[in-house]
Amino acid sequence: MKCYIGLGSNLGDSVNTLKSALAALQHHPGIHLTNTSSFYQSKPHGPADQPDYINAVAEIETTLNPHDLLDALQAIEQHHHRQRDGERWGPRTLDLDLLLYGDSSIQSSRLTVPHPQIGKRNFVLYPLAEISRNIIFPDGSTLSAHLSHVADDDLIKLDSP
Ligand code: ROI
Repeated sequence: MKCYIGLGSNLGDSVNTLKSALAALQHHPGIHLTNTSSFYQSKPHGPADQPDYINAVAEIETTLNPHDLLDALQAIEQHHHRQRDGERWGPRTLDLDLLLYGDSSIQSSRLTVPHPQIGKRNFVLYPLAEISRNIIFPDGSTLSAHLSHVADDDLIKLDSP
């Protein structure tokens, strides 16, 4: 199944964390990483008193069912969460969101796909468009339509490494 994963980090060396998370996706036996967006620096949505984020989107092909994929994403998050931050273990440094799982709409206690905020988040929509501009969501709405309603003025596309 073709899926899209949102990556985000705003603690520690976020660029390296995202690179490491992409490597972990690539090395998972049930996951084939087929495309990666640029990395973007983005202003925090929600509480503003936190560092800017680094965000990206990955396209994968997977044999895992949605919940096994979620388990895999959460295992990769766990692997990256605990990072030495001065004297204490810092809070989480990596978010992996299952944005889209093929054309499926999924609602369970653990998982809502498409990601409920996908249409509002420029830090998801713009990287997604870089990989696959013509996406149509399960509800029939288009990525292009969402993009036209969401500004990109607080997104900085970073140079590829
Ligand atoms: N804001 C940005 N820019 N990027 C994120 O990945 C992100 N993730 C979050 C909240 C706190 C909603 N804000 C974010 O979980």
